[in-house]
Amino acid sequence: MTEDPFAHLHDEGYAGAYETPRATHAQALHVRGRALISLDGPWHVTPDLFDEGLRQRWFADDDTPPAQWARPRDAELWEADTLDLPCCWTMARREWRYFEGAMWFARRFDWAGRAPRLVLRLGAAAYQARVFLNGAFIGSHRGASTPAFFELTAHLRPGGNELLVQVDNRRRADRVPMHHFDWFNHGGLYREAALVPLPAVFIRALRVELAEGGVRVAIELSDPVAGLAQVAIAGLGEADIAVDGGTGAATIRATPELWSPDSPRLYDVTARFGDDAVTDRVGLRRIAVAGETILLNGVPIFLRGICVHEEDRALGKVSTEADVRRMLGHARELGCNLLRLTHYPHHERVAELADEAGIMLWAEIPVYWAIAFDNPDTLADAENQLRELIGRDRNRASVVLWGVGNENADTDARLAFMAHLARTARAADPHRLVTAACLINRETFRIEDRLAAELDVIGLNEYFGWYEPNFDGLRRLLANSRPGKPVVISETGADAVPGLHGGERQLFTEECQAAILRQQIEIATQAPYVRGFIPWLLYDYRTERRQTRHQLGTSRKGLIADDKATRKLAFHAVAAWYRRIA
Ligand code: GCB
Repeated sequence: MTEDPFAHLHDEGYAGAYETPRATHAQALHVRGRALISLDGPWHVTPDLFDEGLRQRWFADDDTPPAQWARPRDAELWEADTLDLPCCWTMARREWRYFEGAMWFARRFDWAGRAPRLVLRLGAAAYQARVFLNGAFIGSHRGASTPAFFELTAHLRPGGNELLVQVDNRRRADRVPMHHFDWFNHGGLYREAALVPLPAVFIRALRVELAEGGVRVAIELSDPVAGLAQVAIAGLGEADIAVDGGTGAATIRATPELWSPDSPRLYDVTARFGDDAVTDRVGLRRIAVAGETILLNGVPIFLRGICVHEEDRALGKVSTEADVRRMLGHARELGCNLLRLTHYPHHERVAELADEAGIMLWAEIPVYWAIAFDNPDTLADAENQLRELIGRDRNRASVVLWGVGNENADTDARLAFMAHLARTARAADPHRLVTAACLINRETFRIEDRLAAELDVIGLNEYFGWYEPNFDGLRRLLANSRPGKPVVISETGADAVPGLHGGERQLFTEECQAAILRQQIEIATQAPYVRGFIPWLLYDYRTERRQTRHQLGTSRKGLIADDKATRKLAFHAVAAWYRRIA
């Protein structure tokens, strides 16, 4: 029987073979201190709105030059134009701005077999990635903002290798976030891509934490072997770790100087096992809750925060070191001690630099609005994103809060889903607090959410003054509520077009935004249980839901315009108050 060249036209089950193996938190590995081989720079890119690449198996085509093809093809993956990674295709070409579909990224690399194992790390692929090496499907990954790891070893060829990554940013009801959200749906490989050469047995995870009488260091290896690992913390001491079944831990007896915003002390850590070595730079501190108070190193603190999206007018979601440093500088200028990194994991560089700068972080996953709470696949995706985030950042002292969701209606399905996430975060990492940005209970008009029982800190998003113009509601809400736990105002604000001036009740003017935030400060922070204030947000950002003449696809709730330079009146209003209470 001859092969039917048209069979693929009638096959709607074409994607099924490219879901598993799925790369998850279990494949994640510690990369700090490793010599990575960067794959940034030019990759060939081919848009694929109809999934022809999977239907027709483009990845299995050989790389015969087009002039020598015996049969026509529909793509030239290896001859297509290039984009420089990291990159959002939505920013790269005008005609791709609203492209929601699959994009094929192709790039060759040479491999001389210098290491026994080789892993591909994609810093972020929005939303689903499928990786192919030399024509073979390696695996897929879900989640737009956490790193994905694929072991390439078994399919490597000495000499030239052909790496293909299909990235699919289609919005779907069963994803995390689902298809409805208030930011721009970028697509791309928008954080660094690299090859990680590894020995046969390597250190997968390194965990450093404050413990009774010292600092506990735990390591996890790639394989369930036994042996002795060595760890050293500069200035504190060294220890051997007996490893059995691939894991082990030891406590270095010492009294470290504690990390805090006033004194962001970091320690250099090295760990070795066999032929492998990794490093980290860690701060050590305690964060806890007592009654309605948040304690940092035993001292009550008030969170002077600001929310921020990972979004840039020119780069989209690509974040450079200069961009992160500027953001931390603005947070400091505003008088903040905390940034809420909404609404998904930001680049790992943010937490590394916040560790150095002494800015605390609220880090979260995109369990945003009406997730498919009754879908077990959606829960698995959300839990995996949470575990990937925790695995990536759990040595960062700056991260003090894990956020498990934002503005989710208090239904039974949501309660089960998010309680599971809160317990997962707590079990995976007892050194941070668990929170979520909750809504007001409209029936009782209280800060009351069944999920609160699972949280250390209750986040409250409220927009009195803006979506609900009358501030009496806020007074009533606060007087009515007895949450019994610390509450932080996790969002509040108003839109203002930079440079638009007018009266304090003239919507979209800088005066109106500043007046609303001043009122919020005056009223919201009177309640004794309000232990933090995190306005929405630092910079204006792109979001297609906002289309008035004042917005044109941009949320104007930034205290700074989207040029990341122009401070609005509200910036100065918040800064003045933060200075007073610092
Ligand atoms: C919210 C959401 C945030 C929105 C903001 C707004 O409550 O959490 O993502 O963008 O309101 O601008 O209305």
